[in-house]
Amino acid sequence: MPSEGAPGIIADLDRLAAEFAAEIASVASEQDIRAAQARYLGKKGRVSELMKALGRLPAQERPAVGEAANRAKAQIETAVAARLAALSEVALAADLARTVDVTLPGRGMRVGTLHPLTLVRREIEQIFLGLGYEVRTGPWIETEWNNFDALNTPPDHPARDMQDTFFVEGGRILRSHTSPVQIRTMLGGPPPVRIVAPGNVFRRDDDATHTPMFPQMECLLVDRDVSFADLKGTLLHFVQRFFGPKLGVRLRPSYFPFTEPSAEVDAACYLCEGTGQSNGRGCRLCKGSGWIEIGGSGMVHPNVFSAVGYDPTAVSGFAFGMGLSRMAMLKYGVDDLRSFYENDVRFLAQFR
Ligand code: 2NL
Repeated sequence: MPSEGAPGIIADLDRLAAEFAAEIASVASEQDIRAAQARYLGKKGRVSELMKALGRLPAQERPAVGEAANRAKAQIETAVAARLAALSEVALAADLARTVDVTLPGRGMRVGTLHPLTLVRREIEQIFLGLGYEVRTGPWIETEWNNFDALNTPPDHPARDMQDTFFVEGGRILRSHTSPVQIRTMLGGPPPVRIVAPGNVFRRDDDATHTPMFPQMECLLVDRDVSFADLKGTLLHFVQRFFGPKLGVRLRPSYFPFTEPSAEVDAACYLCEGTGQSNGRGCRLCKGSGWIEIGGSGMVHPNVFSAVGYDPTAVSGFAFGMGLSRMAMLKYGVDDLRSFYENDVRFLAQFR
């Protein structure tokens, strides 16, 4: 019950400040200090409650009560500021008292690695860039003309069967090799042409040794007087840079619709260095033959030149293609093709 009369009210006001100071002495958060402040100085706070009695006092007594109220408010504000300052002192002292063990090992960063197929693609690109070739890419969705017709592969050819090729809407297909990139390049400008075309290709195969999508790299060179010897010399350079400096190449007769003559490309086995013998036994990599098949090749068929508007009597060229997964398996000793597509970091982190 508040006191009546000016002296009582003034005594109450003077007591409030002391009570407030006692109340916040044990409060340890700014939020709680502000709440206490509101209980005293807020609209319905204890100071305001006391001031309601002011209207009932004679006019000459009011100034003294007002003065006491201002004093109480000022003391409360001062107490708030002092308590807040004390709190931040405590926080700062705690902060400064913290110690850091600078001898602890750092938290290592986990750095990613390039995919082995990316490493192999880049390495082969670098070899051909060194020979003056350009790297060209193209779309995965292609016309049948770019993928087959321009490559001397007629509509009744078995490779064009629905069984082997993915057909998509609008009469287009998923390219079955990167040759359409070379077709686009030749359509886009006159010879000479020196390009390698890396990229994913698609075939309706899916078993232990085939995935429906696989990366390939093809090479095309067109100029005047390009010979089969140029093809073999280029393949030899590639094999020696990629697998080892002393290794040879072997070309075996083959057939592709887009080359004539055509040849399978073998590299001497880098494990047994072409001897077929390793650790006193038949080499496990080349199965004792001394040779490893790495791709197909040939001299560009005249019909391919005619299709792109090149004069087959004025220019000649060679081309070859290889599967990049096979190159990566041989180079890194990977025995299961599917490891490349499972994205298991225990496998992937081994390549750096
Ligand atoms: C293989 C065989 C080969 C070609 C690809 C080609 C491209 C044009 C013209 C003529 Cl534009 N040929 N490419 C030639 C022979 C073989 O690839 O085994 N690939 C994995």
